[in-house]
Amino acid sequence: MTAALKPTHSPRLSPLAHMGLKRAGLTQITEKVLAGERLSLQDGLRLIEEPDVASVGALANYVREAWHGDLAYFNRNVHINATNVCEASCIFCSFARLTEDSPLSYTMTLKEAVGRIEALRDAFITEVHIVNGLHPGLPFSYYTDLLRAIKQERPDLHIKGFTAVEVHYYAEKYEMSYAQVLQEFRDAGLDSLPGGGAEIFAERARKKLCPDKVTTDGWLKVHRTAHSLGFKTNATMLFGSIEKLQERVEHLVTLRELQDESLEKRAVDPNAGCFQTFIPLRFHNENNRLERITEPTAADTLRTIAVSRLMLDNFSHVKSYWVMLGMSLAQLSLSYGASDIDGTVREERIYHMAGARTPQELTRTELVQMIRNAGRIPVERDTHYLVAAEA
Ligand code: V47
Repeated sequence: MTAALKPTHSPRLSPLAHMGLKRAGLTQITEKVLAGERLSLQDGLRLIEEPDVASVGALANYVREAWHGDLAYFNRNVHINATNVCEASCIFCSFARLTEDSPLSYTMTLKEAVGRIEALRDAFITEVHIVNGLHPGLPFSYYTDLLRAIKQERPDLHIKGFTAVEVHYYAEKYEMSYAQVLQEFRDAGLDSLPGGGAEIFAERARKKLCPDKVTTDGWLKVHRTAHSLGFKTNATMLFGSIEKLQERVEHLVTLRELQDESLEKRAVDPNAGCFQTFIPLRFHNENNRLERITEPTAADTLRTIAVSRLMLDNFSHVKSYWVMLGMSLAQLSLSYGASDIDGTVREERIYHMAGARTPQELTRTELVQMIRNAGRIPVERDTHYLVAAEA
């Protein structure tokens, strides 16, 4: 089974949901959604400001079920954050350390990083997710050697690695184009790119959140380049810090436009890439410079997931990353637009250093149970959303 490129199911919006949407004054938007019409920026704004989160969620659930019926996806993966030494000064980040001497800073040797994969020699996993700090002192070969060593140890593993932030940093530091960095990574074993580093595209908020890392245009250009080279990539949005609701919706529209562009190229050249999934990342406020900001409520989180599903009509999946949502909210989100909860993860650092109370990893049995208890049918996928094993 392959991931659908368009919604293929015919779900039903219940009479109760119709009533709620009518009462909320969302009849016109509902009609557009039922007719498969694209929602405008204004529609997105109307939805994200709507207090009746259950009705917005019901509409997003309709779209989610049109794409995927009752299926909910997960995978078995492992995370490697090879270093947290990072030159950037993002004020929301609890993971990065400026220098090698800073408390809690670390940089894995190649042996240590690959050791994490070797330790899983007998485990069924399909993906390794690599994200690193912007380390000023490592040679480019550190990353290509890491990719080669992982592929040598486990040729079967899909390597999803290096955010657009990292690709941009290496391009500047090692005087290469984005395409050259990506090509070298591909030659060394990279298979796809994660969605990190998008944060919020609005200039006003981005300047405060992450003044010295890749700009919005740079982030989009890395992904555009990756798609043109045939890589599938993901996209994220960090929500609930200092951005305005309008800026969240604008972020979604910008991603939708790039996806339109990439899908058009893919219609001509089937080897071109595109976005696979969108991951709204809920802000965590511990151990960073935004401790004064209250974390998003459950209602705000579910509404943002729902609006993402409704606005991103050309993305097949919205992923609710259980590590940052917590398990209960991740389960609920499967009825608010999300169709994927990510994976076993195995040692997550970025969110746990920011105060996440979720476990470091979940077993496959726990993920399956979690999805079943949410009333959905679990599907174990690989990175490209092909079925990896019967659940
Ligand atoms: O880019 C960092 C975010 C991202 C905080 O592509 C924070 O499949 C909230 O991108 N509060 C990294 N968010 C994680 C990421 C990701 C995760 C899971 C799956 C995929 C995928 C990608 O985490 C960063 C940043 O946007 N982040 N600190 C924080 N305090």
